[in-house]
Amino acid sequence: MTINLTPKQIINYSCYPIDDTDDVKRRTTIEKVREQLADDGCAVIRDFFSKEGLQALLTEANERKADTYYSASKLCNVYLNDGDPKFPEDHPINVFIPRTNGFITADLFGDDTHSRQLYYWEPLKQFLCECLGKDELYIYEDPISNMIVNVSHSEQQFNWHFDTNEFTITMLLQPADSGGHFEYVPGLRSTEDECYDEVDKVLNGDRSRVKRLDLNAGDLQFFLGRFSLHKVTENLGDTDRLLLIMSFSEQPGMVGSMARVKSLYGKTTNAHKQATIRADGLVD
Ligand SMILES: O=C(O)CCC(=O)C(=O)O
Ligand SMILES: [Fe+2]
Repeated sequence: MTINLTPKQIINYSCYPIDDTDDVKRRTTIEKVREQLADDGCAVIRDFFSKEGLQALLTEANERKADTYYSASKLCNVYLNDGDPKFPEDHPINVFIPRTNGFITADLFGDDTHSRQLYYWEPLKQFLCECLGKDELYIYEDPISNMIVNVSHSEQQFNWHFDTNEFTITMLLQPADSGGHFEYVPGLRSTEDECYDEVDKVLNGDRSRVKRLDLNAGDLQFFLGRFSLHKVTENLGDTDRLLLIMSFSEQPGMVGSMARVKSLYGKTTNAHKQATIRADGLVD
């Protein structure tokens, strides 16, 4: 597809002039995101895209939808790993729930796509970096998963889980007609404590700490998915829920672990053979 919108035209520039560091709207947006993140581990910028920009991103996702990868193994624990026989059978690490969503992987988006042009746009990275209160952000170097689309069609869902990345940036391209809600438990674990008891409660149906976020097409969401347990409920309608996910890291040269990338996205590259080991000691 030939590029015909610039990154500035893809976004809702009149509300979010993110390349103008002196603009008061930019500063106010950053402050709001920081407040929400500190309070809740989650923040939303509503209507982040222009009408044409959203349409262009949605078209690119739809054009690749036939190549969505669905994992062969549909049962996952919240750590998205194989469990651990050292723990009892009913321990959260050994509780497996169906995950039926799929992903359009990063390698399917060429450099000439609007999605990738936006992902590589330096002012976007700088803006997100300031929203997250980080010193510096780097493009996530994982060629399979750095910029992907999460696809859930009718009856599909994404089970409760934690992410590998500390934070995730998502952009809803198309919501489900019904269902397909993002639910989360803010700050359920920390780098010091897995809080298995709290995970166990949620898995057993305790909703006292569960929050639900209603997102519309074009909303940009930040969430601290390494610490907040989260899920996407079953898509109860006929429209596919399509969500663009852009990943950044705080260190250069990061890629996902071989096992996780293989199981979620069905393929790995040479880059995964030399993956950097994570600094924290969490299960995953
Ligand atoms: O689809 C969403 O809203 C969340 C996706 C997600 O949690 C993930 O890809 O790890
Ligand atoms: Fe996640």
